[in-house]
Amino acid sequence: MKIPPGHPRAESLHIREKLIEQCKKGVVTAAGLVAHGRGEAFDYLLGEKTTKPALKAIEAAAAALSLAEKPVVSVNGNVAALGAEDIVKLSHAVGAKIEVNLFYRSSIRERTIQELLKKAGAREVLGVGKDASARIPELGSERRRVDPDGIFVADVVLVPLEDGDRSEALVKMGKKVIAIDLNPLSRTAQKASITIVDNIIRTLPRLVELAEELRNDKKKCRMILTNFHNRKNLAESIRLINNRLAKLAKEKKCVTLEGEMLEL
Ligand code: PTJ
Repeated sequence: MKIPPGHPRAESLHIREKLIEQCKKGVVTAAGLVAHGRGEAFDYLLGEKTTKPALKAIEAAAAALSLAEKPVVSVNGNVAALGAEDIVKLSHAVGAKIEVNLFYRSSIRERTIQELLKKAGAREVLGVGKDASARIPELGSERRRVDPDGIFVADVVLVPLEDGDRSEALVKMGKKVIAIDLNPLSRTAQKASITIVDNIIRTLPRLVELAEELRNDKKKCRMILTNFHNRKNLAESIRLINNRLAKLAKEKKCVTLEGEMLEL
């Protein structure tokens, strides 16, 4: 579909097109398109920008990944479609392994995503086919199958955009879980050790930038983590949405994301 360049939602429509294209190629599932819609709705409430608490969490995530001994980035269909290049850059910056881990698992999807990541520059992609031979305890979904050299032994796992039960199980295994989720109320957001309430499109480049900046300053990384409190920070994101909506309602005005002022 040709999107008119002057369309007020052009950027958002381009992202949708990217996902639809990758859905046709088998990278993204139909459910992934639905998940994106849920994300978009929360992004609208946040004002489609990286908020202060999100920035704080990105900094904490960069610090945790830089200090980690065995960091792993978990990749699903949506993440591969929207952020393959940044995932590879991040893995290089912090020495993290990349592992494919899917809810709607099929060997063809695993391989298609592996190929996409390799095209984006990944040297190694874990978790594909028989390589996912280890199991996360107490987890029923296909996500339980993980690579014994990847997520299973990782100390820090980045899970951009997922559906909940695995984050909790990984935390129970003693791992630090970093989530990127636009919905601050989701199970993943609530159960993660560090929650970034932001769009992965905006988060990933910033995370790469900060990881490159922090990776050689272990002292600063430790200080950032000591001063970071996830529950407080998460509450701040929820409060921010609440205050924004309350302010708009009080002023009996609604500013659209394109800057148009509507009287209520
Ligand atoms: O590729 P698969 O098979 O592993 O499947 C992936 C999906 C996303 C379909 C699966 O994990 C799923 O069903 O996820 P949920 O339960 O819909 O959760 C996705 C979460 O991601 C929701 O809380 C959304 O708000 C959030 N989200 C969607 N798009 C973005 C996002 N968060 C950050 N950035 C986004 N672009």
